Amino acid sequence: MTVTLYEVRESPHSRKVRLLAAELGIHLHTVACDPRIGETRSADFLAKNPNGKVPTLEEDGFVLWERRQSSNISPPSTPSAVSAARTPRPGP
Ligand SMILES: N[C@@H](CCC(=O)N[C@@H](CS)C(=O)NCC(=O)O)C(=O)O
Repeated sequence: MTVTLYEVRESPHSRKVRLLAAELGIHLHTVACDPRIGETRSADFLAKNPNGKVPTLEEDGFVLWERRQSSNISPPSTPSAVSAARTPRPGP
């Protein structure tokens, strides 16, 4: 399982996803994607995330964006850390 994080290193939104992944033991392959130089507006990136924003997570072709949504990623013991976040969890 390779989870890729498209990010801006100094972005607090990106940092929160990195911290959560570290806490869960998910190894992230990080790809710098800097809006300040238009990298989030490239055709390739917009095909992944039409909002053109980072952080954006990708695993096996499944793409997840919005930091709050990313906060639902699952530990690596689950079949798919990222796509599991698509399924809402029951509340407390
Ligand atoms: N609501 C988004 C906000 C993400 C966001 O604003 N990211 C900024 C970098 S910190 C960005 O990608 N901006 C590019 C743009 O708006 O074109 C989230 O929580 O993930």
